[in-house]
Amino acid sequence: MEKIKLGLAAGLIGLASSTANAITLNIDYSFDSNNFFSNQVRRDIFEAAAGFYETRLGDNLLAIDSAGSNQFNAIFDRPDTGAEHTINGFDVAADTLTIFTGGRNLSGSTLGFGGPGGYSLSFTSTSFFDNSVSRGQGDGTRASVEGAGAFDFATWGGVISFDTGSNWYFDSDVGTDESFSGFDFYSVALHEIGHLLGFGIADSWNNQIVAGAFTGGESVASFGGPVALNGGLDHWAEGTASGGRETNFDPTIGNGVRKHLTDLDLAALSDIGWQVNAAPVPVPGAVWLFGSALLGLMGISRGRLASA
Ligand SMILES: [Ca+2]
Ligand SMILES: [Ca+2]
Ligand SMILES: [Zn+2]
Repeated sequence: MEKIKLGLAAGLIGLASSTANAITLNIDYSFDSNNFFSNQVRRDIFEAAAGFYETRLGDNLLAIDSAGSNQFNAIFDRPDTGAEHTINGFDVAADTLTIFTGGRNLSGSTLGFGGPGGYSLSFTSTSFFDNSVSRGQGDGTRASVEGAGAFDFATWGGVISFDTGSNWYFDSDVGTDESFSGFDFYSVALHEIGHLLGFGIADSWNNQIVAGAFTGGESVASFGGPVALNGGLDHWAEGTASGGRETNFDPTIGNGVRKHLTDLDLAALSDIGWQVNAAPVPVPGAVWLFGSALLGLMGISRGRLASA
């Protein structure tokens, strides 16, 4: 009986974490003139990758609300052409990032790239400026999210482009990992969204690099020491593993390989300022009503929490 009580307690903690705040990644396909996403399966996979981050990141982000003399302008390279584009009077809702995505023919062996967008502002309200640039992260000022002292990244969103000429594998069910040939679009989508969230790019990332290694506290704790980076200092070193698996945020992916985010990948997002929620307990709340049927499920919940 004692074991049952322990299981219940742990399970309740798990349920509480599954109701934590979550961010929304708003996917915008309006700059996809090459019709990379005309196939619904591709949209479904990309949105599943976004959904992973939506369940795991819990930051409270202030809205950007351009009005009157306070105007935020989003500046980015179009995903379909690479040409610089500006949207004046840009708005984004609280707890939400906008991702402009599309495809074009990328050079060489590049499968995709992604990153946060730029901006300009005209304003009369300093709180509009601070709130738009920091989105309420850090101490709510630009200095928390950009520059030499930045520690808590924020953005309005950004751009992700995928190569139209690569031999992709489009998985109609990303919930199952099977054998396949081709480059796994789901894994690459996870990787590029990570860059959009600042991995390898944010000042809060750059500020924690010492002698070619990333020294963020969560990452060091997960890895067992500073984590060596690639030459560009924007990925883990080639082949870096976590929990016995190659990380998603190293620089390459092989043909026929699926790479979920590892604990180290998520630790880096935490280190650059994201609030990483525990993995949701894979049991619907209604199951809790079914008395003795709970016992086996409790053990599963405890194991996941202990290893999280
Ligand atoms: Ca599958
Ligand atoms: Ca944050
Ligand atoms: Zn990358």
